[in-house]
Amino acid sequence: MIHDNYYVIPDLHGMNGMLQQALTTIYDDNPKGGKIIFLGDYIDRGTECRAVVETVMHPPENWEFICLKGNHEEMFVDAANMRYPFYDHRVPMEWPEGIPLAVIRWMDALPYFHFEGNNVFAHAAYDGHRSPEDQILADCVWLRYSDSERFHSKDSMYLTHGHTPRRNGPIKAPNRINMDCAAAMGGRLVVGIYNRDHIGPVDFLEFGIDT
Ligand SMILES: [Mn+2]
Repeated sequence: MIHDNYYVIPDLHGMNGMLQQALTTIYDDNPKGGKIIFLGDYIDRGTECRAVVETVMHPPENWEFICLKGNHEEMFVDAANMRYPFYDHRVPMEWPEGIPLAVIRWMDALPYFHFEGNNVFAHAAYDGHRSPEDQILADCVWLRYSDSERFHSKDSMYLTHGHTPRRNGPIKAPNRINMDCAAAMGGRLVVGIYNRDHIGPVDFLEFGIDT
C-alpha cells in the first residue's frame, strides 16, 4: 500500500535545487505525509548548503525526516568546535551572521545509522557482525566499499548507504546499495522508494539540474 512507502535521499552536498524538486514530487505523491531518510553529507561542494540544512532540519507537518550523519557533518562540527580549518571555507560564509549553535548541535547529534525492519541505513558503512552498540562510528561515516563488495550480516540485513559518488549509480551489490549518484559533481540525484514490507529499494525517482 502506498502509505507504507518511504523515501531515501542520498548525499546532497549543497544541491538545494534538486532537493526541492525531489521534495515537491514526493509531497505531491503523498498528500497525507510520510517518511524520508537522508543519508548525510548535506554540506560542502555545492553552493546552497545552508538552504539544504535548513530544509532537512525542518520537516513540514505530517512528515518525518530521519537525518543521518555524514563525514562532512562530522568534519564541520569538529571545525566549528575545535577551530580547525573548514573542509570548504565557503560554507560558513553562507551564515554571515555566524553559524547558529542550533545548527552545530543538530549536526553533532545526528544518528550514524537507522533501521526499518531488515533494512539498515548509514552514510558510508555498517558492520553487520557487530551489534548497534558496538559499531565503529568512524567507519559508519568514512569507510568505502568496493563496487561489487557483498554486505555480510548475521541476520539477513540489507544495507543502503551513500558516501562514494558514482555517476552511473545507484550501484547494487549483494545485500547492499550505494545510492550516491554524485549530485554535486555530476548533477544527478537518485531517490530510493522503499516499502515497509520489502528489503532494498522497490523503485527510484531521478532528478537532474535541468529537470
Ligand atoms: Mn561522505
